Amino acid sequence: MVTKSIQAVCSEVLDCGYSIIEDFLDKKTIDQSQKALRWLNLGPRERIANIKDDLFYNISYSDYILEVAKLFFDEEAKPIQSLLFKYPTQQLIHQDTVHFSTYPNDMMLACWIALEDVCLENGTLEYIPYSHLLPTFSKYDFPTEHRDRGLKSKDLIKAAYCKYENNLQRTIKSLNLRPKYLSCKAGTAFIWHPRLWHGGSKPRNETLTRYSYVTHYEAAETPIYLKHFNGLPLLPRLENPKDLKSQKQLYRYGIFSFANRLAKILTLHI
Ligand SMILES: O=C(O)CCC(=O)C(=O)O
Repeated sequence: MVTKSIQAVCSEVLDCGYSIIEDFLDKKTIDQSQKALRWLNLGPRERIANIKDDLFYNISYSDYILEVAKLFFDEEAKPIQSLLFKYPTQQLIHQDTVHFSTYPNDMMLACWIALEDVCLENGTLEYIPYSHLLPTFSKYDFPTEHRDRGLKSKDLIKAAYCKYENNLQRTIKSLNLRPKYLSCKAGTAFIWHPRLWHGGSKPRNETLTRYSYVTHYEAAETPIYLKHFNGLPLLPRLENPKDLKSQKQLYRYGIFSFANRLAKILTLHI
């Protein structure tokens, strides 16, 4: 049973960049998810996006996490994407703002859940406490070489992303930043700030599984979304994320709702 209050989780995310919630999942849910994963034909670094299964929907739509996200955004939150992994991701350190850049800032949140015990052997989450306080590396805040230059081909987008990852690695070395590694029990949840530097550590034993499930949440009312590494250089791309389960778009793009959101954004920044 979760003992940490929603307010405490939200404060930790704001203060340290993350919050660890032990015993977030009950044993039955852990057992069922492990059973489901055992049968899935997923290799290392492969994932299933937006799995259509009530077991996983129930995790993504947990009232507790939705309440944390609501408090963090100060408005309704919706899950808009989920990723299920059987093996460690080995994803290099990044900030989620590079994938989900929102304007106003920080209108997304992520929740990762260990579906089996996780340690350095099978690859942990790695993260740098307080790194969300550093200037963001997201497209519109970071120097021009990371800016979207109308990249067209997938190879160019991949190269730009690679450069971004390398720059973070260089910065970690130069500033002597110290990542932490989250060894934890199955059922532990880790919620992080959109600007927290994080990734998946290289497992000591590459043959081991590491079952995990991530859900990304976005504020359901305000944001205008900006996307990285594609689109036109000057024009932010408007995105309309969809509710994970219903696949209904979060916003209406009628002229009135657009003007309404724009006005809200402008008043936030005056
Ligand atoms: O699960 C992991 O190892 C990393 C997850 C991650 O970096 C992400 O979902 O953004």
